[in-house]
Amino acid sequence: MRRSVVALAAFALVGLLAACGGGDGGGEAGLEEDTIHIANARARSPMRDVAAVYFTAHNGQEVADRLLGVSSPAAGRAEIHETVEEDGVMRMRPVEAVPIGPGEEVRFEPGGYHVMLFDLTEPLEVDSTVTVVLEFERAGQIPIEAIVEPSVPEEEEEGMDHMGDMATGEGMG
Ligand SMILES: [Cu+2]
Repeated sequence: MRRSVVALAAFALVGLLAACGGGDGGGEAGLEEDTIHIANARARSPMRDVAAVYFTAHNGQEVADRLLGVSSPAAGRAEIHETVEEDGVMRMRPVEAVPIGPGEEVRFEPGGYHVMLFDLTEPLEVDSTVTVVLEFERAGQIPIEAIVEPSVPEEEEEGMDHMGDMATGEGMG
């Protein structure tokens, strides 16, 4: 998979435009204080069998927790990734766990932590949802429904170093 990881580095950077709307994954459960709350879950799949999933996790527990694993019925394999900058080059790498302190919020977003789905059983359709199961050390398994967003054109690829400057109107001249 090393090849894919390199190829995917580009799209992990694009699209800082956070989706409005969406809301949380929607579910029957009301807001229980004593767990992890997931909001704004969304996915992008610029390649037919790979997707990145982003969300915000809020720890409503009075103790620290850790995201230890991820899985999805829609994917053969899922990993927790982070994006790091090395010598001006952005790359992603798997991480074993993501800590989240009591009352803290951790954003999984382009350029940072994200969940990666590999070997999708079928291509994701925009506006549909994909199920991802987050496994926390204390809160246990939390299934989320990520809304599939259009993926951003990969023309950004050339300018790998312009993090944070993803305005759509650039590129004149
Ligand atoms: Cu990744």
